[in-house]
Amino acid sequence: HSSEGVADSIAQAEYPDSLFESHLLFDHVLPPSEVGNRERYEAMARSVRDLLSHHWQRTDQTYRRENPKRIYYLSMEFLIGRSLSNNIVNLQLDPVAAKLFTRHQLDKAAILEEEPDAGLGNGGLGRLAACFLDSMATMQLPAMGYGLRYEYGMFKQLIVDGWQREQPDNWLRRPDPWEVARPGEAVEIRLGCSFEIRGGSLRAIEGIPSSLIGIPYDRPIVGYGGKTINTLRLWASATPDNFDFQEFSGGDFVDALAERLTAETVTRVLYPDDSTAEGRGLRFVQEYFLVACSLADLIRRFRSGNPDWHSLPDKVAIQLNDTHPSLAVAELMRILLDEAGLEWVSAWDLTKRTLAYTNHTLLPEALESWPMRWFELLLPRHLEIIVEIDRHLRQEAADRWPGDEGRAACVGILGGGLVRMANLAIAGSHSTNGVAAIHSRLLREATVRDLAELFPERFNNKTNGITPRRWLLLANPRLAHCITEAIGDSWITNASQLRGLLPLADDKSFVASIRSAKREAKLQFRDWLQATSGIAVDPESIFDSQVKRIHEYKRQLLNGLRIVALYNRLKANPKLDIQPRTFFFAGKAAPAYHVAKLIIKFLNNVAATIDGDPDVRGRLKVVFLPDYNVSLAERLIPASDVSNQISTAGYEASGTSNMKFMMNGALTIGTRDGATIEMAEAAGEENFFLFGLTAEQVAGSRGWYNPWWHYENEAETRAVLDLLLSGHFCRNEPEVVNALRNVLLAGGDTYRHLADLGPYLDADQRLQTLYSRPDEWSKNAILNIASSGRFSSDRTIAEYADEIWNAKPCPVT
Ligand code: DL6
Repeated sequence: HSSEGVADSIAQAEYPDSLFESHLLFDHVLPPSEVGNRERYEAMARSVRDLLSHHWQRTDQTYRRENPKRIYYLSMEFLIGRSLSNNIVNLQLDPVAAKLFTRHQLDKAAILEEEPDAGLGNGGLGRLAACFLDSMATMQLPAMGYGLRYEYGMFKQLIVDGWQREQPDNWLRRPDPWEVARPGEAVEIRLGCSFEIRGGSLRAIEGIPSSLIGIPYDRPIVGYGGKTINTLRLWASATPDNFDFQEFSGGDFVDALAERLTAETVTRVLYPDDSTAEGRGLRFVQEYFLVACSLADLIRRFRSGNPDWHSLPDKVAIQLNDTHPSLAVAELMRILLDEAGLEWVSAWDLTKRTLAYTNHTLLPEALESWPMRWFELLLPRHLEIIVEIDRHLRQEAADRWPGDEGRAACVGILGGGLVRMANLAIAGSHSTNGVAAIHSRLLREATVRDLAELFPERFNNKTNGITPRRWLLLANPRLAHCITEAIGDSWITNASQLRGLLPLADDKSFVASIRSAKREAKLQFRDWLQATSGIAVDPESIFDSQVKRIHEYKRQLLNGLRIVALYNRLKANPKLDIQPRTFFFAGKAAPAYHVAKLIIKFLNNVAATIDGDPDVRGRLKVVFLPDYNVSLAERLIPASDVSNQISTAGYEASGTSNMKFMMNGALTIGTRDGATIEMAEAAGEENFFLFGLTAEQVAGSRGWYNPWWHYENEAETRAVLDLLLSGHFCRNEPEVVNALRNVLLAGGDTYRHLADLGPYLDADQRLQTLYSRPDEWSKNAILNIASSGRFSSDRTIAEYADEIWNAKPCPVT
């Protein structure tokens, strides 16, 4: 069976068929008349899991035998979405699955819909982690993801009267067929004191050391072709089994149980905010829990094949996904000092050579720092170690810049009673990378300039990527088919092959096939939207999308201003010749982010006003799609003509939805920010609609920028604001109008909406003109698809493997 995929080793259709029937009968013990789609989904998922189990286990055995250098990706978030359809595609089981669906007369769409989205992440950072797992398995890298098994993932978003409402996402309410609990591999984590969680905050109970149990739940990560099946290990917290046994048998039944609830709360819920990091005690415990469980587990694995501690960096690479798991620096030092008994110097050397850190944001409010007091209470030994690291680091700075105490203070880990986690991660690792060229540069030159000057060799860039399996092959089968017909299917695992489409940009029949694939995707989206929400959209209109977390810097509000400008133009001149357009928004606001929630309300108000206005109805339409998640992205992105990537330059680290749209043939209107800059370079700037201030201009305008100038000097900008502030879209809602006035004018327009509105409208005009020339539009779309290969996460992972991890593939035999 050497190097065979699962599909190769499946003996025709009877085998999966009988698996499915057995699961249907034995797992649920129901008569056929009472079996519903949920049971069918579970039986189908279990059958697929059965089919991959051999390979999954064989992957593990190969790694044990070959003892390669392993990669561990530590992340508080893995936004994996649904697994059944993805696993079928990656295992290349589509023909087998199709037969099964037909033979049993199953409604495929309805069955797939039964799987909840595994929403264990907020947005880009968590989805990136999921794409990386897919790429690492496809590239046969010996890798493992470590995360938390949140009982409640990202909240469900309802829109009620235009406002966001949050509902808990109890995604594990029903058994998850993909996970395998491994209580035999549980680990015990010790803390300096007990704690309880009251009203969402953590209260330390001093003087009583406590411990938590981490129970691993494994999920298969199927590489394309099913040759390698890696593992995502998610930790669930529990109390030790002999919990308060004395108290329990002494009759204090309720108190003993309450203690258990406290500990289990640790992995109950994902924090739904990716842009602020206020000190929240439970989050701190979650981060330590992830680090301590994962390191205990991987060190145990390392030790079972490697007696010499000094070989750790030759056998283990640990990537820290943002600072969230950066307590790993102190935890690994603790293990090497206290458990391995090494001296400080060699423990520190091994720690740095084993760990690497990725930064995902420059927003100061998102940079984590934790109170030293919490360390004193919960992790006193770690605090001792951090104090010592801090002392060495300051000494290095003093040696390098004698007498410059300011520098030492900047690089230090401790300051103002806080532990600065980014400084800890940079000091304790051999690599710090940003996620797009501009972001890595700004990180180095501004955010952590002194550390970058102290350790220049550690800093590098790894521009993000997305997996073409989920985001093209699975999400957009028609387009994938056109591409494969034209250039063969090697692009699936080698996306640079998409370049082969370049010569076809003028080929009439290829252009026609691309256009019809887009049209089909739009029709399918229209039908789905109509069926699930009753909303009717016109597939002849331009589908113009902006989907991402709602944040002032991402500027959904700027998009709203553009729509108001177009609305004004149509009201002023009803005969204006413009292409009908449907604007789609989707995204969640952090529950405590008031302005973001107001922006959602405003966009919904604009939608309602337009729908109610016969002058514009049918020409413009705005749709706010509730509850954005991976599955919704898989539907909307293939159907979109236009991708809006309009962050204030210098604020979006990379963006990844930009890449998904590009790979699906949407054209980008956007600012020179994040990876959009590199995408435009790859496709040629003339094939992008770029506009607005550059990052340098934004930074340079800090002292003097004045939004009133734009209001007073630009007629269209003034008209937009006058209409908006008149309450036209927010009748009887002064709260919304006042907040918008404050964001855009009175508060100084931090995110430069008004500076960029005029240039946005100009770019939009160029876009409309091109859309009226379908051949040119399609040619441009093909050039974009052809140039999108560089933004495959396979390319990103190849760079991490070569330049950071020094890890090689380990094919399963
Ligand atoms: O690197 C993945 C993703 C980037 O594409 C986005 O530009 C960036 O905003 C996002 N960062 C976060 C915030 N994380 N923190 N802290 O999600 O990362």
